[in-house]
Amino acid sequence: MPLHLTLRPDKPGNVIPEDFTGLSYETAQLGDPGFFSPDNTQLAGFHRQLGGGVLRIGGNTSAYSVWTPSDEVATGNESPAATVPNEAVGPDTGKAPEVRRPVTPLAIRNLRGFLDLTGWRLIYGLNIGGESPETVADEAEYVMKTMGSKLAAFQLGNEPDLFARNGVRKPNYNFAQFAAEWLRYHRVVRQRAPHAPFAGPDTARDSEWLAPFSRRFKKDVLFLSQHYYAEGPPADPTMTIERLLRPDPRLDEAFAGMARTRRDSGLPLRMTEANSCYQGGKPGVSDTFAAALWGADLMYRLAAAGGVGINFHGGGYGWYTPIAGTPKNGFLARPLYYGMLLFAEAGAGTLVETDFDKPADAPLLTCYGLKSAAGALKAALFNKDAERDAVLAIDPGRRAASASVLRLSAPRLDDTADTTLSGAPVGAGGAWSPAAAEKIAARDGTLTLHLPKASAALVTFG
Ligand code: BDP
Repeated sequence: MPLHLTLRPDKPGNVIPEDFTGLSYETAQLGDPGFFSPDNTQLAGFHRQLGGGVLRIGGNTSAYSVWTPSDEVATGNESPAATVPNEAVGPDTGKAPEVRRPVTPLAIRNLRGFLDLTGWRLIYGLNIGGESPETVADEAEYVMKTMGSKLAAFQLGNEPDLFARNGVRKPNYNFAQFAAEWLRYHRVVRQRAPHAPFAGPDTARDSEWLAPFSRRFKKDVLFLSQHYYAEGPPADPTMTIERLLRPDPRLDEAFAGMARTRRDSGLPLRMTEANSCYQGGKPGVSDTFAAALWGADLMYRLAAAGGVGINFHGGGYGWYTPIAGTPKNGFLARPLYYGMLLFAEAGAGTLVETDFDKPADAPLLTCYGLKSAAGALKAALFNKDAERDAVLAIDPGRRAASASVLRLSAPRLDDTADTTLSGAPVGAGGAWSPAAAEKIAARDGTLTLHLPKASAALVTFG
């Protein structure tokens, strides 16, 4: 028996902005100015393939990165501020790193060149964890001057709600202390760069910090930011693919907090750092096809809940990184990247309501309707169930003679190497040549779609 899905293009919901998608990298990555540089055309290609987006620089290592006003930095491991070209950086596993990395003006200029190649903008984390307000202001002034309108926002500190726990501040560090520091750093930066845009608080989880931060600083920030990791720690055996794909009550709580804060402050929220499992990810979970289904579904869930963007954290060969590699070795797309690519293919637009008669015992089946900016009607459909295929009878809610279907698939949920979108892999530099889209014809106004277990489909109605 097919399940009935009706799109309601007459009932528009939240908007998915052009720059919804994003990636997040450790600040330590800037210690190698050749990484985010216009010479790294390979990596830039992977970014461009995802459409417009935002690159966020931050993470744990932002508290251990040193603004170094000269481009001349000693090379070598012993130096406290060493540049190691081509080293794979991060993701950080949450411990204080052994070396502090320099951030030089060259790294910032190169980053600008990289962003120009990609068309992406930047969220730049400033180090309030370990630097004085004056040093932070020096850095901010240079970043601002170099980035111009490429800078979407500065953030002050990474996960300040964990500062006490991870030794960046004393154990009694609390929101009031953070707010006082935020104010001080913000003031000093604004003195030097009066138009500097800000976001925050970049907290780790739906803590008690988001609402008071938004009340206190709503005039000073363009948007709010918070992180989300679906699972962790990786050593815990209950952190599995199955759990990743199940609805996460913590996410619902985070969304409820986000909605409340938006109502109170008028400010939208971006998930500036997210991924499947903290402490660097979990092999057999974070690097599998399951992460592709999870990631794309999360993007839509977040948009449906009113979020304005997400930055998947990664770097180097981390288990959860969407793009793995180094300039020297080359880069490759991990399964999660394919989920982001599906989202990119659907594009920006306005979500539309859906009526879906899915059975109560099928929580792993999710559907999102979307009207693109150009007016095309689409549906993103996810069957995260490992066992059960689904058949959907779709009423697009307006006349459509046919539809084209792009499928996200892999041999198995735990597959790490053979994910495809529309039958095609992503190759060097993000190159992707999709096979001719599958077509389905309408009968009596309804389109019937088979959605095999452990797969997703993007349907465009014609
Ligand atoms: C977050 C940090 C990031 C880490 C990540 C992790 O901001 O730097 O890489 O956790 O633990 O808390 O994977």
